[in-house]
Amino acid sequence: MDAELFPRARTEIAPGAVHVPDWLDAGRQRELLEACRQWARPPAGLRTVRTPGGGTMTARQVCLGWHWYPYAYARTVVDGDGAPVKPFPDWLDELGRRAVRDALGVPSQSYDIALINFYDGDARMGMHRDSDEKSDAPVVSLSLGDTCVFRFGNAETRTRPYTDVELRSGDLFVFGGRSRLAYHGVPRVHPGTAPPELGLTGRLNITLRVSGL
Ligand SMILES: O=C(O)CCC(=O)C(=O)O
Repeated sequence: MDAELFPRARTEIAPGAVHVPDWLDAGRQRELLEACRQWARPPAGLRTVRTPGGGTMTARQVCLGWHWYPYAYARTVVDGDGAPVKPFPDWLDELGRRAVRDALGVPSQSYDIALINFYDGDARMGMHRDSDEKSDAPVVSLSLGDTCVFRFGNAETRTRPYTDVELRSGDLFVFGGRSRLAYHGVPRVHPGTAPPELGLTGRLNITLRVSGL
């Protein structure tokens, strides 16, 4: 009940991993959603990611700056329509660097990769590490729409110990330093929990990374 009566607090989930609730105001969320809708259009738009083992990821994805595919980066959608990846805008880099300053209190390098993940229906994301980059700059994660359970674990195993964090629309999560290579995933999204005024059915996650490429 306290969480509903009082503003949710900034929380350090693990060393270098910080959750900042309500970081994006309603206007900024609407702007980001509109940008995501544009990025999701073809060419180089939203796609289903296929893993080398023959599986598919249930969250669909579009990339900016560098195209991520399991488990590397390219400048074109090598596992899709072959189009050049959409550019990474300067304003998104500024947002990413401001996120790191606000969450960790340190300056950051320039961001050049965005992964936009769209969760609808029963979509989720298994435990994984962001380890295809050549940079150890913090990862920035922004949430829009439905609330999810974000599982943040450790750098050694996909299993416990981990902490389940509720990420709501507008929340920021940053992980760097000793937590940069921690396993994390999204075991559950709660359908119908997006703020009605946002106008999104489902959940969008915008993950910003520094490629070092
Ligand atoms: O959707 C999320 O909050 C997590 C996304 C993620 O882990 C990733 O894109 O690597």
